[in-house]
Parts: sequence; structure tokens; C-alpha cells
Amino acid sequence: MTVWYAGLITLVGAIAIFLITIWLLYGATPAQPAESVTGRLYKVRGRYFVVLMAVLVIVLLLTLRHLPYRSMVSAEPEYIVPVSGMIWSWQIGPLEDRDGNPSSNVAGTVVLPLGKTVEFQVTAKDVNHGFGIYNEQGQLVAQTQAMPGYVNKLVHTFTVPGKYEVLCMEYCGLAHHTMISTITVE
Ligand SMILES: [Cu+2]
Repeated sequence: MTVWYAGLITLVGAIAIFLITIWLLYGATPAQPAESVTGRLYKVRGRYFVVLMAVLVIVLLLTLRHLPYRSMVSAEPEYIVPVSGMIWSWQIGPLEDRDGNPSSNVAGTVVLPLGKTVEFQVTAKDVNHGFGIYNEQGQLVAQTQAMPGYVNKLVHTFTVPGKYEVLCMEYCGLAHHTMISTITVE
């Protein structure tokens, strides 16, 4: 359904751009000396710039404290979860403790302990992917890049039990949208 809406919005946008182009081509007034137009426009542009900067600074200050990075710095992981993205699936786990001992997770299922700090060691086998963990409300809980040749460490402590969905956050080809996996936290 979302894809359908996205397609519709794209189509309406394309038609709007086409109509505006036609209107500009055929409805434009004859050329005038630049100075008669630019003076007024530059004044508007100057004010617009100041307003835009003010809005951006306010939004930045209001949202900065919600960034997850500060909470990651001091966190000492108790478990390690290797993650590998590939076209078009995720390989997650098995869960290991800090000494590298595998947990008793059944193959194919990923069950993470509630309230314990987990370090996802995220990489990719082919192209860049985006490792995003979403809660049951569809809110993004944690995310990092999955890149071939690199291991990105994502430290997170799950404080709410339930089923989490892993989605790819970077377009990686035709079946990108099928890169869905689940993690259970209990
Ligand atoms: Cu993808």
C-alpha cells in the first residue's frame, strides 16, 4: 500500500513539474533588465536565509538530545551478535557471550535477552545495506550501515520485550524491500 502511495505521489509530482515547465515556457513575460528583478528577489532571499537558519538551529537543538550515540559510548556489551547483510537477506546470530561462547539459540531464530547490552557486529557480503531495527510500533530503535569489508559495531540494550523487525535501510536492488528479518527479545 505504501509503495502504491509513493508511486502515486511520484506520478502527481512528475505531472506537476511537466505542467509548470509548459507554463513557464509559454506564459513567461518578455525578458526585462536583470536589475529590475534581482533587487527585490535578493532581499527576499536574504530574509528567507535568516529564517531558514533560525528554524534549523531551533530544530537541531530540540532534537539533538534524542540522538542515541551518547548512550552507546559508556555501554559495555554483554553479548555479541554477528550480522551479515547480503542480496537480499540478513544473516543474524548466533548470539555469543563476551568470551565468544555461542548461546543456546536454535538455528534460524534470534532471541536476545531483555535488559542486557548487546553489540551487533554488522557487515555485508556484497553491497552496502542498512541495518535497521524497528519495534512493534514501527519505530526505528537502532541502526547502522552494513558495508562489505567493514564491521560496524552497534551497541543497544533492549528494554521492551517483543518481536522486532530488521529492515534494510539502503536501496540495494530489485528485491531490497524483501530484506526483512525478525528478532525476539524476552
Ligand atoms: Cu536494501
